[in-house]
Amino acid sequence: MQTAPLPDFPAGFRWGVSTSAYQIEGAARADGRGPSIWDTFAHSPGRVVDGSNGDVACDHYHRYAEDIALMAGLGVTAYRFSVAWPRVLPTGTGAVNPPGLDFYERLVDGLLEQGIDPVATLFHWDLPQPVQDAGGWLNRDTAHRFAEYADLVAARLGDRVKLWITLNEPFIHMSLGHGTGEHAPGAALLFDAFPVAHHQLLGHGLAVAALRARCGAPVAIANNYSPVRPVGTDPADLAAAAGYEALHNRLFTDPLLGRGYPTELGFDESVVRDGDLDVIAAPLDVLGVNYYNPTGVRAPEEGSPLPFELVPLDGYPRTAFDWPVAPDGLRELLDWLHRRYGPDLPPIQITESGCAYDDTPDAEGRVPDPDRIAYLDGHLRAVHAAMADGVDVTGYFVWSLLDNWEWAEGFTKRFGLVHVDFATGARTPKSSYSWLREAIAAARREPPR
Ligand code: GBH
Repeated sequence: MQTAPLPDFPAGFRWGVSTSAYQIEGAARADGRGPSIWDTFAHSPGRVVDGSNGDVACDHYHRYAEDIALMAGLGVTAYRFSVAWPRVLPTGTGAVNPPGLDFYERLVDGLLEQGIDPVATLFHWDLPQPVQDAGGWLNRDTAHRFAEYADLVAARLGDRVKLWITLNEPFIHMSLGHGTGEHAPGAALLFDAFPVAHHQLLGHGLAVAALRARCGAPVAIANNYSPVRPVGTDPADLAAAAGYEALHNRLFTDPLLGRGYPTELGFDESVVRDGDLDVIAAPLDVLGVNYYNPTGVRAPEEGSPLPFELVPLDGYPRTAFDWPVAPDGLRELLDWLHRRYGPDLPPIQITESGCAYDDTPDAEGRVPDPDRIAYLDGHLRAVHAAMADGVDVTGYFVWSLLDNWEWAEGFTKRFGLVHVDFATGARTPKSSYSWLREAIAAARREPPR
C-alpha cells in the first residue's frame, strides 16, 4: 500500500518496536525459570479464550537471534523488551538464576551489535508466583522485593541498557488483574484494589533510586492512557467521564509528577505512609505512553457497581479487537498531558502503539495488512502534529514486533509487524514491516542541504 511521505521527524527520534517476556519467550520451564502468576492463570481452566498459555509462545527464548535480525532488517533504532522476573529470580527473591540473566545479556549484546538501543521493562505483569503467594502487590513488601530485583538486573546490564522502564501499565495490572479478575492473578476487588496501585508506585520509586545508584541510564515508566470523551450531555454523564479520567489517566500520573493521588475517587488511602509520595515522585527522564484508543464514557445504569459506563465511540473503523482506530485521540491525549502537567511533564516516548487484525498469509506466502499500514501512518502523523503543538515526543515504539500471546485473548489477536505461525514458529514479515522499513529509512536519511 502506498502512502504519502511522512512529515520530517527530528534526527535522533527513536524508532522502536515493543514486546513483553511472557507474550513471546516461551521456554517456560527452561534453564531454571520459576513460575509466574501468568503461568498459573493461563493453566487454570476458563481464563484464556482459546485455552492456550505462554509455555511456547513465539519461542523467542531460543529464536532471539532471528528476531534481532528481523529488527535489524526493519531499521529500528531501539527495541523495548521486558525482563521476566521469575527467570532472574525463580522464587522472586534470594538466589539469582544465572542462566536467566545470561539470556538477557545475550539479547542486549546482540542488539548493541546491530546498533539497536536496548530498552528494558522490569515488570510487564509476570510476577513470580511465590511473591504472589506472599500477598503480591497487595503486600507492601513486594515493593521492596521489586527494587531488589531491579538492582540485580541493573548491576549486570546497567552499562548497556539505554532506557529503563520500571513498570508496564500499572493501571491494567491493578484494574484487570485485581479489580475485575480478567488478568492474572484474577482477583476481583473492584475499588478495593487501590493498594495494588500504591504498592506498584512505591516499588517504582524504590526501583528508580536503585537504578540511579547503579548506572547513569535514563529511567521511565510506561503508563496506558486514553483520552476520555463524555457520551451524553447530562451533568451525570460529564461527572462519570471526569471520574473515569481521574481513574484511568491520573491515578498513577498525578503522584508520579508530584501532585499526590486524585482525591475525588474516594479511595481508602490508609496504606499510604509518610514519605511514600516523595519516593513515588522521584524525577523521571522519560514518560512512556502506551496508546490504543479513546474511550467513550457515560453515567452508569442504576445499581451498577461502577460509577461509569464505557461505551463504544461511533464513527471510527475498528480493529479485530473492536477497538476504534482513532489517531486524533493520540494527538488529543498528548496535548492533554502537555496542558495538564506543563513544565512537570518529562519528554514522552510512545512506548506502545498498534492494532490487531486477522492477518493470514496469501497463496504466495505474503501477509498483506493494509489496515495496519493505515494505522501506523495515521498515528505517526498524529505524533508529529502533537510535536508541532509543542509536546516533546522523542520516540515511537510499535506494538508489536511479532504476533504473540495476547493475555486473556490467547493466540486469537495478531498485533505483529511480523506474522508468526504458532504451530511451527515460522516468521513472515507482513506488508506493514516493509512499509515501516521505508518510513524509518526516509526519516533517518540526512535532510537535503
Ligand atoms: C497493552 O495493554 C499491553 O501492555 C500489551 O502487553 C498488550 O499486548 C497490548 O497492549 C495489546 O493489548 O474499552 O474496548 O476501548 C493494552 C491495554 C486495555 C488498551 C483495553 C485498550 C481498550 C478497550 N488495553 N483498552 S475498549
